[in-house]
Amino acid sequence: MRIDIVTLFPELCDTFLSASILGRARAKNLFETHCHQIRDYTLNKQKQTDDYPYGGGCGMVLYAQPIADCLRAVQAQCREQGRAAPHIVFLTAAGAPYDEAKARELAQYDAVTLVCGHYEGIDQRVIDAFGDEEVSIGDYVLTGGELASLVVADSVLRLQPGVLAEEKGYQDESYWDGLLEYPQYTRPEVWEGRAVPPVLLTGDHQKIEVWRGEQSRIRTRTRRPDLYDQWCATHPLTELPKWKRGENMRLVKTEEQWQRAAELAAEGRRAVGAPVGTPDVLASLTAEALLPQLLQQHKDGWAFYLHFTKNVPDGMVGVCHRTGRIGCLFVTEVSRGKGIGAKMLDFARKKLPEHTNPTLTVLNTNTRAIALYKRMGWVPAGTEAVYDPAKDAFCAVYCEELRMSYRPPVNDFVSADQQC
Ligand code: 6GU
Repeated sequence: MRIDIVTLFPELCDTFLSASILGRARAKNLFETHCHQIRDYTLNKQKQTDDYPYGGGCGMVLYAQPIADCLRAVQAQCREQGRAAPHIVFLTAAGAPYDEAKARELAQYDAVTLVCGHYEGIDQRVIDAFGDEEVSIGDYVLTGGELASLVVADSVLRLQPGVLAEEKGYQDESYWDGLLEYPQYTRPEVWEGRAVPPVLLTGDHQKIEVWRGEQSRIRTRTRRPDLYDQWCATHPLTELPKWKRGENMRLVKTEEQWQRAAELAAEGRRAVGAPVGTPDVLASLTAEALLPQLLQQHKDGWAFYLHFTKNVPDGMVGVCHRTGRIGCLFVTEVSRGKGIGAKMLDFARKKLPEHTNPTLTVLNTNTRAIALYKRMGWVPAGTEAVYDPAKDAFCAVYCEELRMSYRPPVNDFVSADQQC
């Protein structure tokens, strides 16, 4: 990616972009930044960049011409590099509010050009002629757009691959999306009479994760009720999914239903096993091979349910009343991404009211499923099995089968007081 900043203070912007994390990432060629002096594109002898506003009023307004010529030069540079035309953003206090969603959107472009306003503003005609959008970084007034352009550049560039190497795993960890960060602590354990919360010293990563989730939710609810409401609306932990018309769950009873369950289980096992199983093992996961396994599980106390969309079976889930386990949670390829998995998991859990903390297992490679389970209130509860190609002929790469356990949502209102 390439970011260009069009400004009256290119050295100032460049100093910021040369420092710290972004400076190191730029030195590694993870992206390019170029800061351009608007004054270099003036045509008058005095290199004047602004003038009095038509219609009167205080302050000065930046001329359209030098900004336009500077943008044309940036466009030409992008063309020479074989890039698409840059997406041009004007930073002005009158722009649309900037947020993380916008940062992610801008991060998708190959080239973004940020134009900094100054004084009272920019001649509207150059914004109309060149601007793809106008953004503001918040409800306060700055003397110029430089700090705003650096805020945008920083938030966009940190999303480029490799910039935050250690945090890579966090990027697709959707659990924290939309919540404020939990509090962090480092050495010493006691500082000026203040101790680190004891849970962080236990080394119990499951407990720590639960605590951090609670802290994030408490903080968000008390400090940013607007964000918390949004988060609740998109996270089934607090608002459970609803069945749609034409959608239902049926207990597997008939021969035809057992056959369909075996087919779904085969498709599901192959999808889950694809990244880790040997080709031989994947090929052996057929409906014919799985039907006897399902019937045996049924004998051992498992009940299986099929999910139907308009009478077409497109998902399955199994529950075991004896052990409180949930398993065989699969959705067909075409029906994925519609929340059916979440609904079936919720359905299965409610089929086990006698178990307060039902369990399930999931391969550590199935990150999408793990993220969903965490959002639904499930927490890691240990490792069920370890598969090692050196010892287990059926797997091609090392992987672990994780156990997860359902923990009812914490009561935020009780612990919120400790936080405020
Ligand atoms: Cl982008 N520019 C200025 N001048 N003030 C602002 C702003 C931008 N965003 C918030 N305040």
